[in-house]
Amino acid sequence: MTVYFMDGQFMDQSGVAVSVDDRGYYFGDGVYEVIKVYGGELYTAEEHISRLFQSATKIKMTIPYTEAQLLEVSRQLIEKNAIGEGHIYMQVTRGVAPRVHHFPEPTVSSVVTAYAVNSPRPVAKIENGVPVKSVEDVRWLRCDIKSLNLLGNVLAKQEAHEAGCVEALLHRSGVVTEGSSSNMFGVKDGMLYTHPATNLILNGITRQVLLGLCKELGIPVEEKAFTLDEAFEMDEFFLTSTTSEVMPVTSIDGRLIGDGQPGEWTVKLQQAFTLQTPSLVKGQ
Ligand code: PSZ
Repeated sequence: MTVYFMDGQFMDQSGVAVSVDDRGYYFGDGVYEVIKVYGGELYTAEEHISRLFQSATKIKMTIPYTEAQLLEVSRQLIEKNAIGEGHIYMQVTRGVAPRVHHFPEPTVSSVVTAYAVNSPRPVAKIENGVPVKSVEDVRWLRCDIKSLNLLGNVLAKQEAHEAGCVEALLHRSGVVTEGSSSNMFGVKDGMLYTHPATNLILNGITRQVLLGLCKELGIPVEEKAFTLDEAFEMDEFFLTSTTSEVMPVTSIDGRLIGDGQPGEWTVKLQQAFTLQTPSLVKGQ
């Protein structure tokens, strides 16, 4: 049985009582993070928890814990749930109060919930690559906030899913931004392109790890937006996220990228990603 964390206590699901008056439920008024666990160890957890606090600050919400305390909660969840390969889900809502749009007066404490689950790496997709579908990005203009308000992302993912695709490639009037739950990268003529970390995308932790690996490997990068038309013509294409790692994109809207196989640089970056993740190296 999964052990959850809620408001300072660990409990099983029967003990978790979420209020109908929770602003997360009414408005999606909150923020969240997903942190990967490899071999029972947290991966880039400081970065994720730091981003959780940044997201909270951006929506003018206070989290009643320190970053160190939430790191410790994450470690305890791994232990209590006997997690080997899996992830932590952690969210904070603005709290419980009668439904009014403006912030509650007087202020109420935000509500922190978290759990950990075992989940396998999507090995086949990482090795073989996945098809994606282009979808107009109709989300709001603060996509840099990892907000619980995910309707735009959900509808885009569903459209891709119904077309037999694994991810939606979002674009604003033809300019590629990111995926519905991932960052997007293309390789063309010896240059790696990805959208700059502006308000239009979430600056993924995996994206940041990837850009660090490019620097180490001497792969030239331009953080510059490209169009959907340019995406079709890329030599290689891939996406990154906490659970997808570095995943090759082999077709967009049914049009093959290159020869439809994971690209050379993509595979090189996957190898570099694996090497800097100690338990992945051990597991091989
Ligand atoms: O399990 C899953 O399906 C996950 S775990 C994290 C994500 C999906 N997505 C995070 C994300 C996102 O939601 C958007 C809109 N853009 C980029 C990303 C990638 O962020 P990181 O690398 O921090 O997970």
